[in-house]
Amino acid sequence: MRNLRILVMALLAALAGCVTTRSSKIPGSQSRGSAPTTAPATATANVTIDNFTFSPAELTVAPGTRVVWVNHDDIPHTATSDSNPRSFSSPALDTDETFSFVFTTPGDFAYFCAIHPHMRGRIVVK
Ligand SMILES: [Cu+2]
Repeated sequence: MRNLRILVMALLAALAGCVTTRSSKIPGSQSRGSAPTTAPATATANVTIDNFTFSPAELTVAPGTRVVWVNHDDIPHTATSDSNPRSFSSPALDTDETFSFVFTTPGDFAYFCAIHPHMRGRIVVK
């Protein structure tokens, strides 16, 4: 929801920019150069959980990406970071439930399922 609000505010700001530059004699090329770059902040990447496996097991994303885990198993799983303190830790996800986390800082984030610790995955942010 917070991302949606940011997106709406960015759109409003873009609209305001159009209005205030309306009298400018420079045509569309100007607004192109100053277009807000909101796309990276709202990028998402998915990790599916199926048959006791995170897929892809290793995922590389740009900083600011929202990673969404989706559990397709009939058994609950979690996505729990290895780090101490934990960077992220999902609750137990039932079938088709999702958990998302926005990775803002570059790094190497190994994680596992707290219910089935042999299930392992890794998010690389760079
Ligand atoms: Cu599990």
